[in-house]
Amino acid sequence: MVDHARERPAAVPRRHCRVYVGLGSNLGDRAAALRSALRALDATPTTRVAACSTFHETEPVGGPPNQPAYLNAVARLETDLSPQALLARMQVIERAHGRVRTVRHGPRTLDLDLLLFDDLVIDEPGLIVPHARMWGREFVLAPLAELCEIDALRARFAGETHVR
Ligand code: A4P
Ligand code: MG
Repeated sequence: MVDHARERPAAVPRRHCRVYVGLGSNLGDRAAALRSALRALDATPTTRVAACSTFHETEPVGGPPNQPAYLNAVARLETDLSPQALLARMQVIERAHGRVRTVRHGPRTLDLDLLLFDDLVIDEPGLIVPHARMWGREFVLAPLAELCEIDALRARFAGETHVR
């Protein structure tokens, strides 16, 4: 008889965590930046983009006056990375898309925010999850609601959908 339990590694890593990431752009070809960021997230080791909302055109909230409008979206990821490792990867992706940090809330080619990471609550220097400002922001909540609604419906009808 094979003892499967003995074949397992000693430390079982966190697997397939459900993560929501906010994407925003208000400089350059905004849709191309969001699509390219989704590809880069999907190419991240042990990570896949499971779903993405539609792209929402939104008025800038805060920041300097007369900024261009944003394109915002929220993606659902599955990952085996830690929250810290995923955020580090997100910041590499931002920089690869020409993100330069000058003015807070200033115009940007790409902003990636870690909104939710499973049911974790994190408050440490450089990482707050759930994202500190997400609950009051329509440009986050509207695309997030799209995904959650679809997730809830899919779970409700799991196994009951007949494909004809
Ligand atoms: N940080 C801490 N927690 C997180 C987290 N959960 N996800 C730290 C991402 N970053 C997190 O972020 C500043 C620092 O937050 C980082 O060093 C990171 O370690 P940043 O991206 O460098 O700077 P930022 O984006 O200019 O500032 P901030 O405060 O993150 O701004 P937000 O909250 O991202 O808001 N209006 C519209 N319509 N659409 C937008 O997308 N975005 C913003 C920026 C403002 N107005 C907007 C939009
Ligand atoms: Mg940000």
